[in-house]
Amino acid sequence: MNRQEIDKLVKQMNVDTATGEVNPRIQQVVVRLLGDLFQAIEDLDLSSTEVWKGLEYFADAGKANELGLLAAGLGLEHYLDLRADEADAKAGITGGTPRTIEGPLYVAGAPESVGFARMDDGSESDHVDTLFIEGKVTDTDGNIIPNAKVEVWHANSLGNYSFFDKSQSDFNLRRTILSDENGQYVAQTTMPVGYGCPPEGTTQFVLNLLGRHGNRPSHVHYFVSAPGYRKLTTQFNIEGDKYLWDDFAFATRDGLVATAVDVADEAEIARRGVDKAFKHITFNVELVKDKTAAPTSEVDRRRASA
Ligand code: MBD
Ligand code: FE
Repeated sequence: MNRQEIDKLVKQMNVDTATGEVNPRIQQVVVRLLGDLFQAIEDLDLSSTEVWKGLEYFADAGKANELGLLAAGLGLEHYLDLRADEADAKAGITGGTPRTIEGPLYVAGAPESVGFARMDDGSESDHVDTLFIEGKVTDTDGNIIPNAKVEVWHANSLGNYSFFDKSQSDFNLRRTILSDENGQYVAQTTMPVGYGCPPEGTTQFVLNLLGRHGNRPSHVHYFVSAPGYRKLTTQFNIEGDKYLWDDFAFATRDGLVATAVDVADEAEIARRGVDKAFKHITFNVELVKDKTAAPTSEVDRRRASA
């Protein structure tokens, strides 16, 4: 069939058959995606077996709760970032810390504190480097933003995230820190290790068929929000990781590479109240002022909460 015949058929089956109230947006999307799917079946001469295997794949990925991981791994989530950047540019919104993907592992409801949070539960302290992360939240003119909500989450030394990894304590390595009166936030935590897709999982299954790995560099996620500013979803990825520019989820971006500096100075160690040398990362965040004409910076997606 050619596209005209396909579109006619799709319309006959899914538009002309309507007898109840139609959601025009959903109708538009369904008609377009079905037409594109039928066209792909035509162009690639997909067999019935191939089509059913595809549907079964999505059923399995959904059952394994890996569709968010798949969206990251196939670059769909990064593509949405590039689209959001384009939309912002078109609306005259520039500057500020770059956005990058949220990923599938956020959990709402983390403990909140002002200025400082210890993020780790201490269970890895004896064999993992301590990491201090600190930075200032400002607007794009450098004016400090006190009381900004800085939500931070990252993996443990095995690349695993609490909640999804039930061996970790509740909200381990997840905190909400409100910037203090100087716009400052400080997190004491442990060095994260890059995530790898479950080797037997549905996402790695398709990555294998594409000859791709499923690894991310070591990184720390952020949501930063404050009244009157656009919500920022971002992360820093840590210099020196072999996957820094070979991230299976394409999240590393210029401006989002952080350097973990070794600190061994005894006075600094004492000042921080720790008992060994540590690593230090500075990650300042610049928020962009909200405008009524701006595209939304909020993404509504299903998120875990505990
Ligand atoms: C992660 O930690 C992550 O950030 C993404 C995007 C995908 C899988 C695991
Ligand atoms: Fe992550």
